[in-house]
Order: sequence, then structure tokens, then C-alpha cells
Amino acid sequence: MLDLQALLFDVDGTLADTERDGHRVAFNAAFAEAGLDWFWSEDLYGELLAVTGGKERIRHYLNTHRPDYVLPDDAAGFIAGLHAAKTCHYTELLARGEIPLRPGVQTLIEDARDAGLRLAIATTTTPENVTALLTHTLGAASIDWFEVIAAGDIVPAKKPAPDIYIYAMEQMGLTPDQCMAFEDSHNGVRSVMGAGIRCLLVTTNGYTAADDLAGASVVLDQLGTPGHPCRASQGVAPADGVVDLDYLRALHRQVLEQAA
Ligand code: XBP
Ligand code: MG
Repeated sequence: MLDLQALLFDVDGTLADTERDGHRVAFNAAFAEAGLDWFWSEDLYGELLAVTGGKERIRHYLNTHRPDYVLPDDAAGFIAGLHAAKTCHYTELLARGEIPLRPGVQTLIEDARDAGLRLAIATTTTPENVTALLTHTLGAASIDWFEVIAAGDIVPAKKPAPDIYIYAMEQMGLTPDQCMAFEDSHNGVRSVMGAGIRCLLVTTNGYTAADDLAGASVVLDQLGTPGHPCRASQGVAPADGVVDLDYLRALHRQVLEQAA
């Protein structure tokens, strides 16, 4: 039986609840700065999140909600410019400390690192957003805690495609059964499963609680902290309500035994 070797983390919605008060706010700031009358409400953004990738999301919005808007000849360049401005607004928002890590994330990452588990990021978001989040929550040195930061356009196809997880495992020389993935959404679950990773822990958030998360080994409302236990909507939560390394190793062993 393969032992658990590595933890592969999604970012948005998993490490931190970044979408409603982070990315969405940054998109709207970039639109206003460009003199556009586009505004993504919390509800509309929840709908647009079905499309991963900020540039892809902008184009999806135009196709589905603004057929009236005539894009310039260099549509890709226009959207890329808007997205770059959005990334500046987002990283500035992170630098102001406006987006904390989700409960239990820092403890789990530090405990995993101390125990010698290998760590990686597998995300659709832009790389600068990852390093900014890590810097302004765990400190700049934490960037080096992750052997691979697989992010954004590094792969041809974004989640729900499996590319980003396959890329991370290839870079680390790992097989799927040596890994556990952490996700928050339907697109993330599909990406992990497509990459052949069988052990998957999902923590839901306001935007993903109603997602189809079939295939996850366990679905929790959070990782849990002492006095604030997590609750499971799929699978079995840790007995004490807090996800720790013993729980993860037992879950990984159980998932592989069931698959054998
Ligand atoms: C979530 C995404 C990203 C973010 C916005 O990524 O789909 O597109 O919403 O970031 P994940 P960008 O859950 O895989 O971390 O604008 O940089 O794409
Ligand atoms: Mg996510």
C-alpha cells in the first residue's frame, strides 16, 4: 500500500475564500477603471464562476450577457489588458490583508511541512495571485514550501480539465495514488478525478455548497479548528472535527484499500 507522499492544494475557495470579496471586487474595479459599465454582482459572479480562468470568464460574460458590446479588433489583447489590471487590483487587495486563509489551513500546511509531506499548488488562477496570497498570509518564505506552484496559463486547458494536476505530479515525479488533493468546487473535483487522483478532500464555500461534488472522498464545510468543528456532507468527518495528518493518512489508506 502506497503511503501518502504529497498534498496538492487548489487555491481559490480552498486555501482562502477569495472569490466574492476578492476576485469579484478586483474585476469590477478594473471594469470601472476602463470606463466600462460592467458590474458583476455576487449572484452574477456565482453564475460566471462556472467558467474558470479570469480571461475566459470575461469572454464568457460578453458572449452570454453583453452581445451588444462590440469588442475591438484585438479582442484577445483587450481582454488580456483588462485581466492584467484586475490582477493588479487583486494583488493590492491581498496586500491590504483583506483575504485571510480559511480556518485550519495554516496549521495543516505547517504540520504537513514539519512531517516531511511534499506540498504543491494546482490552481487556475494567475501565478502572481498565488505568491501574493501566500506572502500576505504565511509570509514570503512560504512560497518555497511548495515544490511546484502550477497555476493559470502554464497548461493549455484549465479546470475542469486535468492538465494542472497532471503537470504538478509530473514535475514532482509522483503517481496519483501518492497524492491527496484539496478542492472546493465541481470543476475542481472533475479536474482531480480526470488526473486519476482518488483521494480528494473538498471544503465547500458560499459559492460551491450546492455543487455536484460526487467523486470526492469527503466533503466538509471547512477543515475545522479546536472549538469550531467541521461538518461532513459527504463521507466521514474527523472524530474531533479537525482535519489533521492522522485523519488524512487514514483517509488516504481507506480510499486506496477500497479501490484495490
Ligand atoms: C479559480 C479560478 C480563477 C479565479 C480568478 O481558480 O477559476 O480563474 O476565479 O483568477 P482555482 P484569475 O479554484 O483553480 O484556484 O482571474 O487569475 O484567473
Ligand atoms: Mg477553487
